[in-house]
Amino acid sequence: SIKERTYIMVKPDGVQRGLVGNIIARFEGRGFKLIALKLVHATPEHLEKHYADLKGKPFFPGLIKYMALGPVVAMVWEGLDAVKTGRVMLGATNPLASAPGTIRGDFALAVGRNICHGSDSVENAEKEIALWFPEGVVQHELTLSTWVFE
Ligand code: YYY
Ligand code: MG
Repeated sequence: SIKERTYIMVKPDGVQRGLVGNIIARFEGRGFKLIALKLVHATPEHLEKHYADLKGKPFFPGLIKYMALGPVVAMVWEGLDAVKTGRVMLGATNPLASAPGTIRGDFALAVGRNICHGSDSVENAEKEIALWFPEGVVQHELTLSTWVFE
């Protein structure tokens, strides 16, 4: 869908390493529209909800600890096939397999420090957006000429 929404999150390592601007620029440049953004230091309880599907996995406790180490940048991007394209832009979960040119393939080495999150389905995107932005997102149109000419 052309109005599809995905939840993209720069993880604490991405914030610490100064990669927020680079990651935002990739989504802007690709043509997606930013409809929500905030810097938030999430609690372990909140992160356990975000990663509820992974509860029970051996890496789960370490994942929650890592994600709570510092603030993350929570964002919602909208546009054509945003979920699937967002995943392609992220690259494979394990940076060992992430192609160069992807966010993880350009900036990450370890699966437990893989810089960025992106929703894996439209259904999960809706859940994640509701969890991170209970206040809602901003509806707006991109209308370039209005901002270049009076
Ligand atoms: O959606 P994505 O982030 O690509 O992978 P998930 O399978 O949802 O796992 C979430 C998160 O957990 C992953 O980004 C890193 C971490 N993780 C890990 O530390 N070790 C694994 N073997 C698998 C995932
Ligand atoms: Mg996932």
